[in-house]
Amino acid sequence: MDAPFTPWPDEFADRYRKDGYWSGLTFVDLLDQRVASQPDQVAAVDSIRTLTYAQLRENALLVASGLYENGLRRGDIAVVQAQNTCQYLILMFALFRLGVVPVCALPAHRKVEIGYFCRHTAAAAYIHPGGGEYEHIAREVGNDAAQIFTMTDVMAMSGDPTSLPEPPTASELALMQLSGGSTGVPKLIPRTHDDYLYSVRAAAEVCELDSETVFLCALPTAHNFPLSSPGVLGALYAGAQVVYAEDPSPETVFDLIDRHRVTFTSAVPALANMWMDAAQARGWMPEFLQTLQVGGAVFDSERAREVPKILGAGLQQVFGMAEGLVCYTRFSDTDEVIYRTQGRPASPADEIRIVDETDQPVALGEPGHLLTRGPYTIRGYYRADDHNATAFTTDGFYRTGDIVRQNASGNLVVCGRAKDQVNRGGEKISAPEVEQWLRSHPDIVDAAVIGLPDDRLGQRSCAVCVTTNPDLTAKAVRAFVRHSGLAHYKIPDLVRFLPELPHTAIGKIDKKLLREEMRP
Ligand code: OOB
Repeated sequence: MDAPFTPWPDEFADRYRKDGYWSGLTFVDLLDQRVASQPDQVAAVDSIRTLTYAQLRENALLVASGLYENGLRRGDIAVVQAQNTCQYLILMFALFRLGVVPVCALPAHRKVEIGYFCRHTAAAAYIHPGGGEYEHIAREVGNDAAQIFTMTDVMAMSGDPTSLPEPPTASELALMQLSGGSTGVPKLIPRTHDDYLYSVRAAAEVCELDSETVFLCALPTAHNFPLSSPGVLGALYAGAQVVYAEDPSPETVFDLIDRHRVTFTSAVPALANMWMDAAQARGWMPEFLQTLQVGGAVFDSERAREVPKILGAGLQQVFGMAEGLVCYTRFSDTDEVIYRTQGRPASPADEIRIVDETDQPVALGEPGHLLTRGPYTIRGYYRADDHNATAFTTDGFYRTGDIVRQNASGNLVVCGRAKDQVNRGGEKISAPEVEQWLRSHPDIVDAAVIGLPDDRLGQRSCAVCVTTNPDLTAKAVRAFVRHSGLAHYKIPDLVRFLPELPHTAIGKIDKKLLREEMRP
């Protein structure tokens, strides 16, 4: 069996501890500390409840003991699909306390992804929000997870917190993030308490959060950006308050920003654009918003410049990845840096290399492949030895698949992607994963998925198919992908047919040529 998680080599782990990056504390300790110092301050609110730090801890302990009585044990894995609510936070801290490792599935995932996560991790539980579509997924993946609970089931659980066993240590796994991926199946990203808590602390410091911060979580909370960069966990680290938006529409978000005096929030470019358009159309200007973070995909620099004018808030660009490294522009940076770069690493211990096709460093300022290693960047995906052999260099650098250049100020500019992935408004689509499904259609002999430029999303996906059936329609292909049970954002926006796909000299599908030919 492949190793579940690749540890950092001892010399690195020792250094990260000695230099104080890894504190030896867990998320359980973090919450205990906050409860000791500010029990009655509000930790989180959603549309139905308000939780103080003490209530968050108390509820998490009850749920932890309930899950324990249901047989969940330290080291078990639970696939968790949750929405933006206080319940999710309670559940996460319950799982942290038990040492049960949540797989942070997104609300958009469907039976293909959920079934795969459950089987690949031999999950002890699948916990879902409940309601029609999720009940359906639960029935479909029924045999893949040992137990299935709705969020309501879990919240009703309780037991005796005094009989809970020891919590996990900081070198154990805290959670698993998911990779957007560029292979046939999504990859799981194992994050330890030591490394994840450090990324949260570094983020909270770079972003200057404090107990006065009110953080609005409008993106799906399980994603690494709104969860940890600095996100929900960074807000709790700073003793601040989290406001959950159940949906990211301007109606919901503007009302929450006004009502809760939100000071800090994060968005992908497509969402930031939507908010800016709506704010202008309504003549709305938030009173207390200090910072809008934008990341996850390229943000147009002209749009970037308009953020302060339209929203009255400063912009921070964020370029990060669930595998680890997160770069931020800093508040004290020049306009040139804030609007035209994607910032620099959060930690002085983040190492980056920008290299050519043969892994040799390029000259400063030239574009190249970004490789990275550091105290919160993984050394291997979960149970993926074969893939790990190529996704990391022999000396442990992660191959991000991004093409970047570093300017003289040390900031990175994302110039493109070498990985076979479509970035659809921040949602990452692995082209080979969708191609594999398309090829399983009886009438499709070959398929290539590419990204095409799109004003709203940055990129939209286009499936180019070779078929034996002249009557096959784009609509039927899209319906086929939808019915196969993939997350809906992976359904191709466009479907085109060609008699054959172009190939490069060494026989790979020539996606560069396809992108040019398919450009609208
Ligand atoms: C974030 O994480 P993931 O894992 O969904 O996606 C990572 C990839 C990066 O490798 C890059 O290709 C792209 O998303 N990306 C950006 C970007 N931020 C991420 N491309 C251009 N400009 C940016 N600012 O997306 C993520 C994780 C933590 C914080 C922020 C984003």
